[in-house]
Amino acid sequence: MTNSYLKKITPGSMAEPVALTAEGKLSEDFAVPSHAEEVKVQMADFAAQHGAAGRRVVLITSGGTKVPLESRTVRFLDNFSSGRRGASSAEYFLESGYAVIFLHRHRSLYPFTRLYSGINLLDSLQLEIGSCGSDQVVVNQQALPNITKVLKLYQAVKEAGLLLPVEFSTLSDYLHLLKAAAQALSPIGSQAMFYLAAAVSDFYIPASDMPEHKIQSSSGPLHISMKMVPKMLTPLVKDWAPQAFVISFKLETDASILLDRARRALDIYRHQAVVGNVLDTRRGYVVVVTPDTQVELVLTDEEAGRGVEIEDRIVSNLAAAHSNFIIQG
Ligand code: 9Z3
Repeated sequence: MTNSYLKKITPGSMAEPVALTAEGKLSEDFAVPSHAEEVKVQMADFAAQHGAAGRRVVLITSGGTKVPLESRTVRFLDNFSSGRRGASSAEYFLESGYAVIFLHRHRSLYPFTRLYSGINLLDSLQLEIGSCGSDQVVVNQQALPNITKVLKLYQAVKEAGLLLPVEFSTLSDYLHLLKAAAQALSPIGSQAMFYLAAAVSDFYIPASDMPEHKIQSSSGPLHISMKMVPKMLTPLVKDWAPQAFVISFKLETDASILLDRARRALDIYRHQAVVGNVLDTRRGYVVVVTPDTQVELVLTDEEAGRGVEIEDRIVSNLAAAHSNFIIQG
């Protein structure tokens, strides 16, 4: 029994008569999100405004991409990421004086509110009767110090317009918005940093090969063959934002190959740094690899117990490296 979907994407049908560049593939195989142009203008204004004020701007990508298997999507392939790395890093970059464009997966963790994602916020609130008999909502004494601290930070960032959130869901959204962001940040040159922490799929099904409707289980077992996602780091570093400070993340599950893979990525893409991490230990250990250095950042159990976050160390390390990069021109 053959699934009609399988027929469409057998390896034979994947041969490409003309080798397309990453950019060519992007425009051929990935649908442009409807809000791409509008978002690009917002990002360009944001970068110009903060760049003119002498502020550095970091584009953080965060969360996992979603790759649909059907045009009218019922099923999709998801890359794992809670978004915590990106969301907490955004807070530390803001603390270090950066303006932040936060390109994140819809509903993944968000700066500041992430601190309340594991609790029921309603448990922190109490309903009381006010002096004129009207309902009043007050925060529990226990929760008050933390909420006050976070709210103050959040409101200061909001009032100063230092955080621009942009959402993606699918891999197509992500790729197009990354390109738009790179072009929007290009005019501020080396003041721009790209901190690519999102977990991005390596595989996809081109729109032209995708079945429109839900794949039917009555057609039998499903065999999926997917294409390799074009590596956007190449045009980003070479063409879209050639003066920017670019950091990619490398995720492995086998610690023994991490360093080699991180070095290989640097060799291929010629960007400034790779942050390597292993899935199980990512909250307490990363290695920051640059062409001439490699620095291990480690949190002890005691530090983790006190609430120290490894993103604090990653951001300090990279902000310092960014300063050197700017000075060296
Ligand atoms: C990472 O390695 C991030 O550190 C994590 C953070 C996704 C592990 P969480 O969001 O986890 O805090 O739960 N991101 C990059 C993952 C990735 O897809 N890297 C590609 C690769 O490893 C290169 S772009 O090949």
